[in-house]
Amino acid sequence: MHAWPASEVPALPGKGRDLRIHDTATGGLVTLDPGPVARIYVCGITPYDATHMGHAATYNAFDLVQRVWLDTKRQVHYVQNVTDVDDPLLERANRDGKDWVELAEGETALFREDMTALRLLPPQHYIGAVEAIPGIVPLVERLRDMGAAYELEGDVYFSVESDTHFGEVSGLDTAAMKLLSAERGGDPERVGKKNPLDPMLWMAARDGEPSWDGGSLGRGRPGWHIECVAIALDHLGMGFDVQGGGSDLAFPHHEMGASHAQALTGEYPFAKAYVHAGMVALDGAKMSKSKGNLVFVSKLRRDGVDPAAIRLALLAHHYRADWEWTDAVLAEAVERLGRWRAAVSRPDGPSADALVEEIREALANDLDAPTALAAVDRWAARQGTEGGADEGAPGVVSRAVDALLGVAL
Ligand code: 5CA
Ligand code: ZN
Repeated sequence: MHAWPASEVPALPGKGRDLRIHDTATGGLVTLDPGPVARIYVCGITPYDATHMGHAATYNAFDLVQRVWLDTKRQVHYVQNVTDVDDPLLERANRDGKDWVELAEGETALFREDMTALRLLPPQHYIGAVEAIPGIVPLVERLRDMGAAYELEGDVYFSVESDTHFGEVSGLDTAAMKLLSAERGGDPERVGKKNPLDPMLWMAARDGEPSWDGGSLGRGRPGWHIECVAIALDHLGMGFDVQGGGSDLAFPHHEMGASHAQALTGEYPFAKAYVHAGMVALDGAKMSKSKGNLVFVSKLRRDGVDPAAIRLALLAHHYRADWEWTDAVLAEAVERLGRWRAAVSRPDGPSADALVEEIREALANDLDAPTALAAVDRWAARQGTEGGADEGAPGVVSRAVDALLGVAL
């Protein structure tokens, strides 16, 4: 699948700091030490509805991770998937009397436009579940052949007991895992499973649903977790630096993915850090496609909202916080964008050298974007009151805000 065009990232003078970030598995901050090429996998959308502010906030967080790495003069190898076949997509297509392929293609196209408008850096590999099937089948066969997976009425399940590290990503107890499994696509109540938590790797073909050749598995379609494992192992390999997603993916998705990969390869860990963004809510409830309480990026763009303001609205919240989208959040961002643009439109201003270091410091400290915004606010205020004779300063600020925060002034 093709991704979307990259906006240019200006190079800044000097060099950024190494990123310290919260890792769900250890429950604390870790200083990442990627090689010259940092490797990141971010879980992509299930394309049955348009990109909402929750998605945008999550992808914004992982865009910041990449901008910090790029500023340390590393390259970034970024992989993202599209879950272009799964139960919720098929259910939505059915409900609306649409062809599921057309629904997925249309929503993915809109997602690309939204990502481009928000200046979110594209992955080098943007891979759909459907196109990953030829790589998924041999992994499931291998898990079965090594005794880490078993068949139940034609479906194939992963045995969570086959990974000694199972449970270490989310750190949840069994009762909590069972609850979340039932809520998030699992089937803990199904009779005949070895462990209620075991997730499906391969679902035998159902009447009226699409299916693919699964070799010795028979016709069917892939489970959700193995999709991301196959794509990540193919393009990044074991021990990549960051696996990212919203906090609702910690369990079961990232827990199960890590176990699949660790059982398959005998290596540990799947990812060096599991990084999770908070949930964005609307009217007191998590924004979600299934609930329908959504604010769409594309709708705001159609209404004439500057994508840079949308991005500033996201950046005004720490990525790990759960927060509520309101009109006031957007209004404040529009006002801030105006202030910043006015401040950089002059030919000179107060020195910006300290500001660049403040933004770097804030982002390297667990992506503290609100602190970075406050630093730019202070520079803009000084520009307003004192001005300054530093001729290059407004240009330096523009480039730093663009390179590190993805906002074009
Ligand atoms: N296709 C799978 C991942 S492999 C999936 O979860 N798709 S999704 O469309 O449901 O979500 C895409 C990303 O947006 C996930 O990282 C998810 O955690 C995140 N996300 C969904 N809703 C919200 C929300 N309200 N706030 C923040 N992030 C959200
Ligand atoms: Zn995923």
